[in-house]
Amino acid sequence: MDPAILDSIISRLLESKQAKSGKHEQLMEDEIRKLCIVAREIFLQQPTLLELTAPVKICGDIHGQYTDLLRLFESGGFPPSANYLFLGDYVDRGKQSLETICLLLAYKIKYPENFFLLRGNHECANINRIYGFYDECKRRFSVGVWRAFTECFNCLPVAAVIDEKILCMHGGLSPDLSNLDQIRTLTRPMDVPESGLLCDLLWSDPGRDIKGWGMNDRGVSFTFGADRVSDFLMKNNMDLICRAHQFRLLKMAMSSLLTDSSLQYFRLPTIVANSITRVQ
Ligand SMILES: [Mn+2]
Repeated sequence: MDPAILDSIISRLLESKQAKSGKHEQLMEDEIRKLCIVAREIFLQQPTLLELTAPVKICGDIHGQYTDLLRLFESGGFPPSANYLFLGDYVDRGKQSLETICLLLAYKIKYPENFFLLRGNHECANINRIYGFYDECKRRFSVGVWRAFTECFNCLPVAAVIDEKILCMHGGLSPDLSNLDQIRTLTRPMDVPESGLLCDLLWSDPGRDIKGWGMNDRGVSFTFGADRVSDFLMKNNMDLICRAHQFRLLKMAMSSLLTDSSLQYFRLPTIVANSITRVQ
């Protein structure tokens, strides 16, 4: 991708730092399609299970809250002054999914070794067809733009390991997951299936007061008990599971479940970089 065009896209997107909240920055449709195509190639060149080294700032759901994404960078440092790992759910719900995902893809293309994006359950056509992203693409550009994003999202990596000790994903563990090679060998491009390992990595939740696996109120995937977390970590010689996928602040509800072996990054009404809620 022409570096001058990429820089121009990033600077136009960042201009809304000075603009009023909610202002829509206009990119051209062919520029957006190009971001999707080039980012997709980078995702496919890099592994399905990313292997990263600290320091890296880990961020949870953005969900189209573009002004919060900019504030997050203002607080944590604009790339490449800090390394970032985002845990998915870039689109839907918020008003500016397009600016959010375009800036993230542009940074991925510009700093491919310092800026990482995992797949969330909303980076899936069946979901973002319903929860806002499709409508935003159609209203502001075309259904074709939404399809270009779908092809890009189908190639996102699904988990990351930091310093061989911290496993990061959007949703959580899976009854089908016993070792990391199973994630490494997932093939891409891939739509998110209704069950199985990829589905669970993007959809599962920690369950309160349960042991083993439980029903998930979302109607998809499972819940997992603290015993599943400690068992997985022990067998794989790891220290921590780090996940997102929580729409509301559930600190109290979670407090009895997760100990030092699990961190959750909440989506907050106002996101502050590094404002990681440690569940104790
Ligand atoms: Mn989610």
